[in-house]
Amino acid sequence: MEIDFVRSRFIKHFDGKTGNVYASPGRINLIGEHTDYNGGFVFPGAVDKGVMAEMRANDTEDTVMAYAIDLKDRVDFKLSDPAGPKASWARYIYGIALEMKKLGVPVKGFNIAFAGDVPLGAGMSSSAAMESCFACGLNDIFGDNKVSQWDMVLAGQATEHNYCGVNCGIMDQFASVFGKAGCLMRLDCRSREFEYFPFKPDGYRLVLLDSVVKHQLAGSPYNDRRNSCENVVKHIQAKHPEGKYETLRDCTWEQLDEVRAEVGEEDYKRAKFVLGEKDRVLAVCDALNEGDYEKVGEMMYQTHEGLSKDYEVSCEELDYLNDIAKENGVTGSRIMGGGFGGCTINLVRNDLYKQFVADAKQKFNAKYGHEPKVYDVVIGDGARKLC
Ligand code: GAF
Repeated sequence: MEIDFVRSRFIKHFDGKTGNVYASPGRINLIGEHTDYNGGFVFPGAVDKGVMAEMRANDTEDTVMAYAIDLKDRVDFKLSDPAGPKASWARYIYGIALEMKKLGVPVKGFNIAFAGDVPLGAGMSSSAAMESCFACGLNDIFGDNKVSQWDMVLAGQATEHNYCGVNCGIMDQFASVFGKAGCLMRLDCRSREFEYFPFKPDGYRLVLLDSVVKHQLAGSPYNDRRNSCENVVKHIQAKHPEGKYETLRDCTWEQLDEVRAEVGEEDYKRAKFVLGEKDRVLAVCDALNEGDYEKVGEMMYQTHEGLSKDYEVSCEELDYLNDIAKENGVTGSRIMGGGFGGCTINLVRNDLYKQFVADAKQKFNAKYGHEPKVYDVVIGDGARKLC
């Protein structure tokens, strides 16, 4: 996306003045799904697609004038209005501004125009891209850049919780803020320690196939999954008052089996997926260190199976894409992100790539009347000021 494109709209829709331009990416996740809010590990990376915003203080006390370039939609609102704007995209601006204020940033009125090239609803976290882009801008314009990267991550997450109805974990905002070109990151969501993993698999590449089934986490059963996990932890804690069980990260397979009858089969299966996923991320780290991509791929298929059968966040189209990957000898393939639509992420040998993509397009089209979209993964940088 070009700065000039965003700038021309900013000039046209406001008072002709220019502001500062910020950019922030969406993310992929190699493995570690639905583990973030369970205190587990994730393995994301930022992508080269995201959101770009031009922003400028407008000398009002608290009036925000916002323009969503892609939607051609303008919304003005006051930060002091307790209800905030109705448009879902504007709620990200409203929410992050209030969360940054809570962190001590004296946010006043501002103008903002933004656009994105990260596909919406594809599970690549366009929402975290918006939150971290706007947070980065507000921190710069009003806050002297005093808010730390981690606090911006948490402000983005709080925006989802408090203004958008999604009780998400911290993976997406973390990846969008801390992303680094060429590197995946292994994050321990409990301690928040993380390390960069240069990712240049020799002879393989990552490609996303977008089912174009729109994924929307707000009001979706995403929050139900989180509730199931928390319910299992509550039961384990009650059985073991001597210990401290805060998330499924603290629980063992034996303890899960102990509460199986009490929590019911649905919650049991969901927790079972999370415990397995926690182990799979660690196995993938070891495999990457040894250059064993076949092992990485095996774990990805296991994750897909668990997300589909136990966690129940897949859909027919994503399962079909996963089947096509298997038929083509693709090394690893799975649903990526929250689920309920969006993309599969595929680890594929270079020599199989062309045939796989062609076959997926042809078969998917024959069954659903349209081709999946194809995004080659390029791992990019996190939130930053461009000018
Ligand atoms: C969504 C959420 F926003 C993340 O926090 C994470 O839970 C993910 O789904 C599933 O791994 O992207």
